[in-house]
Amino acid sequence: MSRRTDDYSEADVEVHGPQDHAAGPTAVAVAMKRSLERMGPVRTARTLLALNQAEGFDCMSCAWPDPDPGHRAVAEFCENGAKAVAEEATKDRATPEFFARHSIAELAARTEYWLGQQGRITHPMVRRPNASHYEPIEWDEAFRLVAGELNGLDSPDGATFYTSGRASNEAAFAYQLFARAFGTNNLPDCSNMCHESTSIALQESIGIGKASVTLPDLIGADLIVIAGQNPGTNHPRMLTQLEHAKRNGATILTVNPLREAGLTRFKNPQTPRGVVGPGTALSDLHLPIRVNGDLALFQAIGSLLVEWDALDHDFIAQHTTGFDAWRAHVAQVDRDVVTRATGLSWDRITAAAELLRDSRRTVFCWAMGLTQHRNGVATIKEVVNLALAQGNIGRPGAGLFPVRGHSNVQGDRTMGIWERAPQSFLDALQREFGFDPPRAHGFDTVDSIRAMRDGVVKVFVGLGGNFLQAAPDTQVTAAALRNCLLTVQISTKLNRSHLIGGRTALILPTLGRTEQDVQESGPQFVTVEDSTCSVHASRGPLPPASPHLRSEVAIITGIAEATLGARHGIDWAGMRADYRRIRDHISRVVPGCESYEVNVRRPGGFVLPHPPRDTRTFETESGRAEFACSPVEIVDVPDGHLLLQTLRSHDQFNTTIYGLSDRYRGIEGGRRVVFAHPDDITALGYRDGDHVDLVTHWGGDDHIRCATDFRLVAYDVPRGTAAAYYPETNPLVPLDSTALKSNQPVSKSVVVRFTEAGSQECAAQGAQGALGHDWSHKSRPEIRHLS
Ligand SMILES: Nc1nc2c(c(=O)[nH]1)N[C@H]1C(S)=C(S)[C@@H](COP(=O)(O)OP(=O)(O)OC[C@H]3O[C@@H](n4cnc5c(=O)[nH]c(N)nc54)[C@H](O)[C@@H]3O)O[C@H]1N2
Ligand SMILES: Nc1nc2c(c(=O)[nH]1)N[C@H]1C(S)=C(S)[C@@H](COP(=O)(O)OP(=O)(O)OC[C@H]3O[C@@H](n4cnc5c(=O)[nH]c(N)nc54)[C@H](O)[C@@H]3O)O[C@H]1N2
Ligand SMILES: [Mo]
Repeated sequence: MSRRTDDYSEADVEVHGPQDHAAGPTAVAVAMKRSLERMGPVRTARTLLALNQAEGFDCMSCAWPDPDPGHRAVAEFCENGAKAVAEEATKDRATPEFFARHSIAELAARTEYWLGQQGRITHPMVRRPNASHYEPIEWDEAFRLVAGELNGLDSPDGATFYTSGRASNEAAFAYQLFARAFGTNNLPDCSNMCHESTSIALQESIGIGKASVTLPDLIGADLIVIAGQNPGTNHPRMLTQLEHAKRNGATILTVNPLREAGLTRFKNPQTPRGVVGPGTALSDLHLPIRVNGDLALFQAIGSLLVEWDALDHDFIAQHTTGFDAWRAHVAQVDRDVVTRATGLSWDRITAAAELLRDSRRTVFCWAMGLTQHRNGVATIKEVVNLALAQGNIGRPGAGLFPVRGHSNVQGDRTMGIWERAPQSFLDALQREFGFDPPRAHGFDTVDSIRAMRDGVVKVFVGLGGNFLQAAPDTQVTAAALRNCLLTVQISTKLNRSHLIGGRTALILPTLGRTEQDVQESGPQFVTVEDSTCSVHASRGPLPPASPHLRSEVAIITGIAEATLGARHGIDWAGMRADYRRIRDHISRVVPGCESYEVNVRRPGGFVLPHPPRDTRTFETESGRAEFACSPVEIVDVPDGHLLLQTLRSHDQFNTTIYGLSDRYRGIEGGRRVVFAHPDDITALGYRDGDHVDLVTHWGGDDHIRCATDFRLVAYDVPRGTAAAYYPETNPLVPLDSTALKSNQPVSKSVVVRFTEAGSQECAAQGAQGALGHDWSHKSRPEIRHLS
């Protein structure tokens, strides 16, 4: 169902029950329908045939790796990749006339879905202090305006520079260079909310925060463990590789509170078997784990592997440290605690452990179901423990595979988008550019919000993304952004972050991946890195959505020139004219990128070095891979409450809502639903179909957060848990509820209770959900300070 207005009511939500398979002919039909609706036939053909091809452009829907150039299909994309392309390459336009017609208050009353449907932004726009509307602004004036505010700050640390993971390597490199030349390490990014727990855990335990596998490893594995990931929706091209692995004899163990369709069965639309046949069964053993039970599960499995001596003693002796302590630690595993934490029987856990015991080559895949928890770092270290115990690192068919989200989130980090970049990186910048970069760590996402809230940061710049909706604690984040003197959004499409801004707000519209990028020296390409450290070029096939758009590199270098003038003597204009100059700098600053220009021009690009994968070398403090011992803690869920996880529907890309069809889970026509176990619904005094407000307590009982009016859906989730969509539920995630060590928002375990929809307590809080109608400037809700 794809409606083009927001005149839907959540009363229209239809509940059909979950599907038992992913993809199939419907996926192709939906992909084509959406593409034709948004792009028309010519643009559809031009984009989809170039998508993920060696001479084409990189899909912006996820960071899933491409097969080698000779092994790609004509249609090397998935349903959701096609939707992502259609969303960007749409023929609709949000022009200056559009902004003149609609006041900001009026736009703020629309849904996120409707905002996204208005098409590509065509001109730079400004909302001046106290103005009711955005108005057009010339590029040079916009750059001067940004420069004026930045140079007027007491300290460079009064600005923060956010990045969403779609930015190319070239844009990311220029952006971090500008921030550091300006004088700050305040470089928060979406990764702070995504795989930060992974990066920290892997850095500490194996010395590098990235996956240790390539695609051939996945296809060659005996056992693939998929924990806390929903590939059928979020990495659909993974299913083709899982099918391939199954044909090679792999077993698949899935760990997820939900029996997601894409974990169960795949009907590959590119094969007859997938179109008319039964498809391929994927999961051999599914563990419907209780939310946040994974640390206990992996520890229990570890204890059994030790008990059975299913260990790689040579690897442990040669390459690891801390094994004896870990062995002693897991010997203490309390089976009652494990059953309570996981909701799984000991027999089930034993069956899972047997799969690991019997596998010589295991790949561990995970995503947000493991990272977005208070103990996310510890949980991922427990996954690493299992890999180390059996020597499943640096060997074909085995390894650690955190599957990244945004298509270039990993590349952005490689390029230095990191508030805590290592001193060696800063040294290299200093050698290359001759200025002394700031050395103190900057603010990550959560700390940037705190700093804006508290008036420490006064200028926010967003290189892509939708900060307001992606960040936790929507109300607090809104207040933080409003507290700024200036908010700048470098964007392709309208979103809510444009409607809640600082005293002055700027929208700087940019080219997307699908578009040709021509600069002074001629047509340019950009480069990106996928989840398996493979770096390659991307060239957009379409003419720009508007002649007034500028590339991300052009916008960043424009701001830099206006702000820094001749300071530090960095040749911004040269970099903008010819991206080879940026890549030339990258080749001398970024480790592993020597001969960058030559390597990225090869079809398929090149793979960055990864010491554990390549040579079983571990650049940790001890010089060895490190076992870690972590205590199991169970989130305290008082009577009458449930543990809520916030997740993606099949019809969205993060905060961009493509449509209202979560087909695999059988939800059509709306998004404000909450999935709960039928017995919990009854026990709490409700019935399937009732409408409730979600309430959470944090930091004292008188202090509540609400997300209002959700339809209860009886669903097969573990007792005591619930699930609802992000970003509608972000107002419930407290800013201060973050993961230990990674400071990542805990958006997959929120303790909530239900109260009848329209409840007094929520109305009294004025705490409408982010999609509600409370977000206009007219009715600014007062935000109270939380800490
Ligand atoms: N089409 C599409 N593709 C995308 C995105 C998108 O929004 N749409 N987003 C991109 C981004 S940025 C990212 S990070 C990835 C996200 O990809 P995923 O991590 O797959 O995304 P989520 O929907 O957050 O789902 C996480 C899964 O974890 C499960 N889960 C929740 N809590 C737990 C738990 O405690 N334990 C276990 N074992 N499982 C749990 C949920 O049931 C769900 O199946 O996808 C990327 N790709
Ligand atoms: N409750 C809860 N919160 C979450 C999560 C969750 O699971 N639950 N997941 C978290 C995760 S994993 C992530 S990664 C973040 C995502 O956080 P973000 O990356 O900030 O959010 P997106 O929705 O991906 O950003 C969409 C916007 O990016 C802009 N855009 C699109 N393409 C381009 C481009 O090519 N260039 C530029 N400059 N702009 C572009 C468009 O204007 C669009 O509106 O959200 C996090 N928040
Ligand atoms: Mo993400």
